[in-house]
Amino acid sequence: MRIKLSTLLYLFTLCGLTAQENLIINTESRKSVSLNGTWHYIVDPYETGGYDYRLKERNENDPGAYWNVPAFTKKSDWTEHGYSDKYSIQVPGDWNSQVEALKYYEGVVWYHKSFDKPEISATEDAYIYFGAVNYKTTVYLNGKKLGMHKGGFTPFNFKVPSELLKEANNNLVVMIDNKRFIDEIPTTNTDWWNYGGITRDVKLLILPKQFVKQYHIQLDEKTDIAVSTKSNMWQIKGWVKLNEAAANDKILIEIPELKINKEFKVSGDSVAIAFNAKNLSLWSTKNPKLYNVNLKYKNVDLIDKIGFRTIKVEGERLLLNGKDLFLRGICLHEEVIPEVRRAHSMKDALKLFGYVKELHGNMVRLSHYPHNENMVRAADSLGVLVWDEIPVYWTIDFGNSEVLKKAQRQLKEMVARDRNRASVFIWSVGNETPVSEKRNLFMSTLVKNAKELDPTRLVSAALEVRYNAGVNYVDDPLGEYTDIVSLNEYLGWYGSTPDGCKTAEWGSKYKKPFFISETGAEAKTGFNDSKESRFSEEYQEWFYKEQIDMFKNRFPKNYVGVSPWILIDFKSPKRNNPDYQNGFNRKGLIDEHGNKKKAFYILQQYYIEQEQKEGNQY
Ligand code: GCB
Repeated sequence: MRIKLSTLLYLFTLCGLTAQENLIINTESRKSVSLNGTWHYIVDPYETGGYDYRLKERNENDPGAYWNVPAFTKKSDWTEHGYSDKYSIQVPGDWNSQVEALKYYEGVVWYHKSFDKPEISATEDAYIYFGAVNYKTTVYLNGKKLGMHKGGFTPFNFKVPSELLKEANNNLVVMIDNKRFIDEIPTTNTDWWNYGGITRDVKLLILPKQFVKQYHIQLDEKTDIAVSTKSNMWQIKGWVKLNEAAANDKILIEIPELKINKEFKVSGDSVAIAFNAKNLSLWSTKNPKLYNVNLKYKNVDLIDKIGFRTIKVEGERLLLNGKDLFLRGICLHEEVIPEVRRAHSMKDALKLFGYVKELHGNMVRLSHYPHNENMVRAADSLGVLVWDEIPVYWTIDFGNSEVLKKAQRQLKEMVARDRNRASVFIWSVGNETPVSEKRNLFMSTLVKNAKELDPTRLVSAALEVRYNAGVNYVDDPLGEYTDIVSLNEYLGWYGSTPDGCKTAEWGSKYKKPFFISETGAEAKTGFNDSKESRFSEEYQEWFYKEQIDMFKNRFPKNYVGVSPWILIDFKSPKRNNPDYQNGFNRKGLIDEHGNKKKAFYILQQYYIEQEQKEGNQY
């Protein structure tokens, strides 16, 4: 019997979608004990911690296994590994920026932390939660494996069997492997630094036996803003999922500011939610109103701050709360200056958003992978729209169904974590993936998956332009599936010079909103010369002037905004021009010391003008 490739892919799709159901969201408002702080580490390039001298996998009790923390009782006892304060590292944080010897390291590092058992009652369970670890993580507690996770930018958790926890000195060991592989997401080739380590928060969640695991609470996406404004009646809907099925239970949803107090009957492990509210203030970029929402289950409060808004595409228009939206965007990597390391904290997020606000931006493209949760929470409270993306970047192994499953898993984890953030308006399933039949199937499957996971948001991917008979033309078959046509273009940097923008013509096969998801040119701060000089601030300034002139005067009328590449110069192993780059991609508007380049002010001026045109309509 012959099975069609598309049927097989569909079957794999279903498998992918049922994976990672166990993610616990909104950990911030749950009972927890932080495991951040000082950890020990062992660098293990030969993977001795996991394999013996015959390269056989070590068995669980092997004293030479690095998941077993040596405890000597006799003078003659010995091992060839151990965890010591001599080798300590801060969590959260990447290892590259903390340990000079690990700057370029890609491989296995073992992390260890000892902790005492917190108060856990007989009606509670403990879960170990990681905000993100790059890339493959295997977690051991007191010598027993708790689980394994792949993916460098999404959260995961494992249940801790109660019999494993001792009163004192529990040894938590995490094996991290950040080697790059052709069949992973991302693949071996990226234009960013492959930071390794436990890059985000780690905590022990202490939860009742039955608890709310995930939920989605939002304004009904079918809301007609004019009708609801007139009737002062807003429908809020969604669902709540429990960690296990319950019978004859109730869940209470409270939004005190809206005088909402509604009870829903639980049967099984999920509950549909729908109720009406009056006097709702919509979330928008000008008025990022968030409400305290309490999901009360078995007398435990789970509080979130949620904004209510609609985001839609109608023909070629992009609408926030029913009004035309222009995206004054900027791309960001998850890197913070002046230390140049992975960003992770709310302080880091506020620093990055400070620059975005100074630019008069109203949108960020969090490229090219999900950033830490503080970023989306800060965006929610600051009124900045977020493009959330999975690292399906460039040349993924598109024909491989296992790779599709990995992408689906990351998509699912990203959506689960961020689906209650009003700021997140678009799920991006990838960046600049080269057109082929296999790729089209892979990518369109991801678009469909994103829509199934969350029918309330838009889905896109950053596409490439094709130069066709003098016209910059978008006809990538993926454009058929995405809600908006998002395009990366570097006219004036790769290829010609910026004056090429004066005569460039643009066209798209798709009658959809047209968004420039990247454009940019490199400049080294302090290198000042005539505008023709590549890498000079003047060249980059010229580039921005020509691009903006093109957007204003010669762009199709369905142009809905731009997110230039990129806010800050970022580290990349691919950028080795010894005079200007030195391991940095210099397309930032700000350098790694915080200096603003001339082009920053050109984009800022464009955004100020746009903002003035918008007035207070949002
Ligand atoms: C792109 C990529 C981005 C690169 C950028 C560049 O199109 O999406 O990841 O860093 O170009 O600087 O070339």
